[in-house]
Amino acid sequence: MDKLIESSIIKGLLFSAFDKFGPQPIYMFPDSVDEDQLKKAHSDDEEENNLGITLRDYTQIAIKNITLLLGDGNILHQDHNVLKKYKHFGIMPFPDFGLTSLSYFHFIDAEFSEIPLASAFCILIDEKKRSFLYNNINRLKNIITDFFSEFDNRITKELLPQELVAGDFKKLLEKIINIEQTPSTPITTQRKMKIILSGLDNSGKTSFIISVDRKFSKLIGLKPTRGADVSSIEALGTTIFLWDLGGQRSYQEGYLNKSQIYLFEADLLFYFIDIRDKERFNESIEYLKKIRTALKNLEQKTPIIYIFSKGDPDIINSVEIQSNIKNIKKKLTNLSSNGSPEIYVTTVFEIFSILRGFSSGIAKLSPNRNLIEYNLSEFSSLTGSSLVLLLSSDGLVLAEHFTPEAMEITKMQKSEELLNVFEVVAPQFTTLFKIFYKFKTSEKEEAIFRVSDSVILLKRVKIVNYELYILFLINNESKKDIINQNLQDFLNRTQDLLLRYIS
Ligand SMILES: Nc1nc2c(ncn2[C@@H]2O[C@H](COP(=O)(O)OP(=O)(O)O)[C@@H](O)[C@H]2O)c(=O)[nH]1
Ligand SMILES: [Mg+2]
Repeated sequence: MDKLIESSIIKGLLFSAFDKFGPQPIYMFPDSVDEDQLKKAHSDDEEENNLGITLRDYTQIAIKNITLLLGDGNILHQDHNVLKKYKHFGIMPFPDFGLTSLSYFHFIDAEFSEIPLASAFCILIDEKKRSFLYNNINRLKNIITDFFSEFDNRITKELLPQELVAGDFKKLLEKIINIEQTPSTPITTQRKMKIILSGLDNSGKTSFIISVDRKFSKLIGLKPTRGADVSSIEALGTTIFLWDLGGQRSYQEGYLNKSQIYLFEADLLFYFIDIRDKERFNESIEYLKKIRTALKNLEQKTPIIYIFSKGDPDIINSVEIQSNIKNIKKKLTNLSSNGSPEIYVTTVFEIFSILRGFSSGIAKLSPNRNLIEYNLSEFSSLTGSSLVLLLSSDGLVLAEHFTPEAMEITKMQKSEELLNVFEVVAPQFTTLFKIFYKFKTSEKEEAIFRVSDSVILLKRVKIVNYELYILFLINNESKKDIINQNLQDFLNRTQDLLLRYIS
């Protein structure tokens, strides 16, 4: 086992649990090293390449993992069946050890304990190689959940000694190493993200990129580098490459024939449809089909987000445009096999509409998003907030949570078709964003705004070097106190996940 680890970028595997002594490392690979031995090795200057994890290190990592899972312990009061459904992944930093982990949190039926056993399993990796975790997240998730669906049964009676389970973990490690040897993307020091913008010519792709570019170059003072059709922005601590694929018919075939180059390793694809151009809806759907086939041939599960462009404020509510939207939505729904397609209506006249579509794309690239939103949902039910948005200083929505009450407050009609928070607050979204920007420039830590019957509370919070903003929609200003009381706990549980949001 130790030999395998030495040959791999994986620095260790750790299974920890909350047993009767609290958060404990249970199974550790490689074996922990003795602290004295480690000191000696360092002074001899030998074996420098052997990281050496002490029992104390493992314990610290276990505590951080289990604490993230349990928070203030409220989760344990939930129904056991609810707990057993709790299965979340998160990528977390351990800067003290130069490590990053992919952690899997879940509860295990344990006959020796009254409540299901809270557990965290983590794959520890050199933090400089962490792009491996992001780029192979789906493959890693699958083998880990498969592993535990069997392994959990082995430890329901008692936590077997490490010797008896080493073989199980060795097999798991071999599977992880197999991914390392056949990575879907070369392992680099920095994650590079590739976002494709596609759609017919004249569908608004270039205008969209220009709007996004402008926002980012202005906000973080970096000039975006512009290649022929590839531009890049710096966001959330990493570089995101935007590939604008011109959609003229003469090009279309070319892209598809050379799909290996253009679509290969795409993390995300925005597909643009000009909602004014009804005449070309069928043509657009045909092009989309070709792209989807090309992705399938590459065996890529690149998520697709649909941008309905040119929904300008003066025409968006017209009968014609509404019927166009309905019509094209239907075509897309018929096409998609799994669930409703994710759609955003945008217009260059409201930068917010573009940012919200773009945000949702970025969110798709975050392995931590689900867990952050789970924490957000707990926080919001505890505090009675009907809508909570977590915003980066660039105005990207990093996480969101809303309840049906948000619709009442924002006076939206309830509808089956609501897809996400942005549709809930669509008419109010511009207002929310304007409030956000006003607050951002105010330097205040906290502010309250009233919009018709609702109250918007904005908070500025700092996570390591990053400023983040949280926007709450509440029906009553008095909820501010309970929000402030619980904010720190929420941040403690969430900050590491935010630090490793996409890279
Ligand atoms: N009214 C309106 N026009 C737009 C919008 N977005 C793009 N356009 C116009 O549509 C045309 C095509 O846009 P462009 O971004 O070049 O499309 P591309 O070929 O897909 O890159 C240009 O004349 C743009 O000014 C929008 O939101 N509203
Ligand atoms: Mg263009």
